[in-house]
Amino acid sequence: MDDLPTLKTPAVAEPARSGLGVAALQRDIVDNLICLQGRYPEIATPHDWYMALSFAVRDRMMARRVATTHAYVASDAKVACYLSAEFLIGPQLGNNLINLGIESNVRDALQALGLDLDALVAIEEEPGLGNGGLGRLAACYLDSLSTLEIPAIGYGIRYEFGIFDQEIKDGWQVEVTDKWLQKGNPWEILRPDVAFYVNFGGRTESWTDEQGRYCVRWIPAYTVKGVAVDTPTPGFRVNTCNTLRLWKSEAVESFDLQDFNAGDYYEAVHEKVRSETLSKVLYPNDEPEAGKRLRLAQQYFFVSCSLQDMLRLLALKGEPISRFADMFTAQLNDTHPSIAVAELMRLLIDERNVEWDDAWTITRNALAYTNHTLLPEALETWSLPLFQDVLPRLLEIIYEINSRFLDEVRQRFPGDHARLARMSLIDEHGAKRVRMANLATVGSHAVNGVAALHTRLLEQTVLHDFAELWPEKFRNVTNGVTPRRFMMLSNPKLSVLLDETIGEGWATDLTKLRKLEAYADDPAFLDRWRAVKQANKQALAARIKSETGIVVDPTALFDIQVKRIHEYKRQHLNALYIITLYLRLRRDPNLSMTPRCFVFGGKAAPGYWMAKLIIRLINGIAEVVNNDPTVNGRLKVVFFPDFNIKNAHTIYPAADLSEQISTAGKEASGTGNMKFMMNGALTIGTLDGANVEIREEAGEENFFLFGLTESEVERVRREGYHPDNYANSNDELREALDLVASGHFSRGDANMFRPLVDNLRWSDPFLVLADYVSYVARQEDVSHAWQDTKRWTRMSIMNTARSGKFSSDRAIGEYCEHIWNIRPVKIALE
Ligand code: M8P
Repeated sequence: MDDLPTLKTPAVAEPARSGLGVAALQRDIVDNLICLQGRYPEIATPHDWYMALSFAVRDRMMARRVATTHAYVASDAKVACYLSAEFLIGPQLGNNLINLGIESNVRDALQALGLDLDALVAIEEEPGLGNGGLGRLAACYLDSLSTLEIPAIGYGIRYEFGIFDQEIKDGWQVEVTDKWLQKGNPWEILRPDVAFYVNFGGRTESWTDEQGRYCVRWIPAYTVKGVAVDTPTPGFRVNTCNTLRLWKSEAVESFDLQDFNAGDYYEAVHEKVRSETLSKVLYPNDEPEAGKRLRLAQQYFFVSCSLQDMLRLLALKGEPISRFADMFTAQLNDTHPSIAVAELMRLLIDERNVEWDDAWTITRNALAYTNHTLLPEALETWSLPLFQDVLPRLLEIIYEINSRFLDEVRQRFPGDHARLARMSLIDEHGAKRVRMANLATVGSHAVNGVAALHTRLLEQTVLHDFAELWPEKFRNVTNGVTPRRFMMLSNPKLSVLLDETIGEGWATDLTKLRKLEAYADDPAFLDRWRAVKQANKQALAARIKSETGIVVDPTALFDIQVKRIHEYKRQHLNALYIITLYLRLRRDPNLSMTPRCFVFGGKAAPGYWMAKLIIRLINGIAEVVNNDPTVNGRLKVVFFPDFNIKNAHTIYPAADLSEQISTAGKEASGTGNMKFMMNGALTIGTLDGANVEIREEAGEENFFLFGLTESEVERVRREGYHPDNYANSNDELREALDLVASGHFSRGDANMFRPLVDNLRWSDPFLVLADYVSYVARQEDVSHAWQDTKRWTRMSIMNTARSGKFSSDRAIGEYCEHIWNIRPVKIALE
C-alpha cells in the first residue's frame, strides 16, 4: 500500500474549487487529475492535464453560474434568448482564463507542476458547431451578452459531428469527420433534468370543446426527446456567467419499451437510432439544398425544445403566460429557427389554451428576426409536401397566420394581387413552398440586417413589400466581433502594447482605441508596433512551415484571404492577380517587386464543385510559383488547411493586408474584415457589407478601395455583361486566363480548370473580370504604400485605432436598446 501514489499537494487555506490563488489552483488541478481522471502526475498525458485544468477552471465558473441563474429567476428582468442553429464558439480554455482574469495564476500553477499553459491550451479540440461567419457571430454575441451583464441564454443544437476537418490531398480538399467529442468535453454539463418532447409526422384531429372552442390535437408518428447540454459562458471580468444551452436528441425510452414488449425489437432499435440522428451532424453548407428533411427536423427540434424551456422558466419565475413577451425575447439568427413563429403559436394555443389573437400578440412581441443574406439561393424555403409530412400541425398554423396576414395586406392594398402573391408565406409559383423569411418577418416585431448597406438592400429588394407595409419594423444593426477573443486572447503582444500605451479598459470600451492616434507619429511607438506585427508574422510563418512545409519570408507583405470558399467572395480574383504578378516576373526576371506572401484559408461545402476547384487552383498556383527559380522567393502562395477558430487565432494578428473583395451587394456584412482591422491589417476591399463602414471609420486614406459599386454592378448586369470583352481588352488578364486554361497550374492537365475559366469567360456571375483592372491597380498602390514603412505602420495603427465601432459590445448594446428593451442585471457573489 505504501507504494501507491498519494496526493502530495500542500495544504492551502483557499477553498477547494473556487480559490483563485496559485497554490489553490495547483492543488485542485492535481486533485482533478486523480479524482476525475483517475491518473497521477507521473503517467498523465498532456490531454489528461488539459482535462484536469479545464475542470478546475470550470469549477471557478460555477458559483458565478449559479448566482446568475438564481438572479434571473428571482428578478423580473427580461431574458434575451439567442436562437441559432450554429454556435461556432471556438476553443474554450484560453478564453475562459481571460474572462475570469486568472490566466497568470494558472500559468504559474502549471509551471510549478512542470507544465506549460500554452501547450495545454493548444491541445483543445474546438467545437466546430457552425459553418462560418453566422455561427461565429452568435458566439461573439454570447461573449458580449455576458460581458455587458445582460440576462441571456443561447439556444442551439449539440451536434455530435461539427463542421468537417479539411485536409488537402494533391491540392484537393478532402473532408474528414470532426470527432470533437471523442476524448470528452470538459466544458459541457449534461442536464437530464431539463428535457422536452418534440413530435414529428402523423396527422391532426380537430374537435370542439365544452366551451365551443375549436381545438386541435396532433397525433404524431413519432416523438423525440431533447436533453439540455449546457456550456457556461462567463463575461469578461464580471460575475455574470450565462448559459449556452444546446439540445441533444435522444429516444423516448417508453417508446422503445412498448415496441420491445410487443416483440418488435428491430423497430425499437430503429426508433432509437432515428431519434439520435437528429443532433448527429451539422449541415456543412452555407446555403440550403433542396429537400433536406433531416435539416427541417433539426430546426424544429431545437426551436421547440428552446421555446418549451422558456415556458418552463416563465413558470419558475411565477409569471403568467400573458407576461411571456415581457420576460423573454427570442432573436432568430437567420431563418433557420423561424419555425419558432408557428411553434410558439402552437404551444400557446394547443397546449395552453390561449386565444389566437392573444397568442399572436405574444408571439410577435417576443420574436425578432435577423436576416444575414440576400443571395436568392440562400433564402430558405421548404417544399410544402415535405413540410406537411414532417410538421403537419405547424403547417396548419402557418396557413392560418397567412390567411389573416393576407387579409391585412388586402385591406392596405386592395386589388394588388401581385403583391399578395409576393408577400404570401406560401410560394405558389410551380411546386408550392413555404417561405421562411416571410414567416419570420410576419411573426416578428423587429427585422434587422447586419450592415448598413445590407439593411438598405434588404428593404429595397428581398423584403421590400414588408418594409413598405411596416417601415417601423426595420432596423440596421451592424455586426461586431469580440475583442476579448480576437485581440486579447489571440494577440497578447498587441494587448500588452495597448495596455502600456493607452491603459487598460479598451477591451470593454473599444472606442478607447482612438487614443492610439496620438501615437501614430511617435517613432518609438511605431517601432514597437512593427515589432509586435513582426513577431506575429514569425509565429504564422512557423505554423505555415509545420502545416504545409512551405517556407515563407516573415518580412514579406502578408496578404491574407481567409473565409469560406465561395464564388461571390472571389478568391479567384485574388488568384488571377497572383498569376499576373507571376507572369510579370517571368517576362522580366529582374523586375523589382514588393515581396508578398499570399495566404488563403477556408472550407468549401462538400457539394460545391466550383469552390473545390478554386481551392485546387490556389494549390496549383502555389506549387508552380513557390518552386519557380525565376520567382526566387519574391512571391509565396500558401493554402492554409483547415481554417477554423483555433487557426484564426494565429492568422488574423499576422496580416498586413486583409482581402475583402466580394462582388458589391453580395457579402451581407463580413466579420473577418473587422478582426483583421482590429489587429492592424489594412484592407483592400469593395464597397460591400461592413467594408463600407470600415472605410468610413478608418478614413478613405487608410483603405484600398476598388471595384464596381452595388448599383454599378446592377447597371452592368442590366445593360448586358460580356466578360469575354474584358478578357480580350486586357492583355494581362487574357494571359492569366490562358495560362490557367493551358494546364500550367494543373501539371499539364488542360481540362482540370476548364470549367472555371469557361465560367469566367462566358458567364462570370460575380463580375470577377469586370473588377480585375481596378483590383490590380489598387494592389499596385498597396505595394507602393508598403515600400514606405513609416506610412504603412501609421495606416496600420489608424486601422486599429478606429476599429472601436466593430466590437460586438456595441452591436449587443443596440439590440438591447432598440430591439429587445433589456437592461443589465448585476450579479452579486456571496
Ligand atoms: C444560410 C443557410 C441557409 C440554409 C441552410 C443552411 C445555411 C447555412 C448558412 C447560411 C448563411 O446565411 N450563412 C451565412 S450568412 N454565413 C455568413 O457568414 C453570413 O452571416 C454573417 C454574419 O451576419 C455575415 O457577416 C456574412 O456576410 C454572411 O454571409
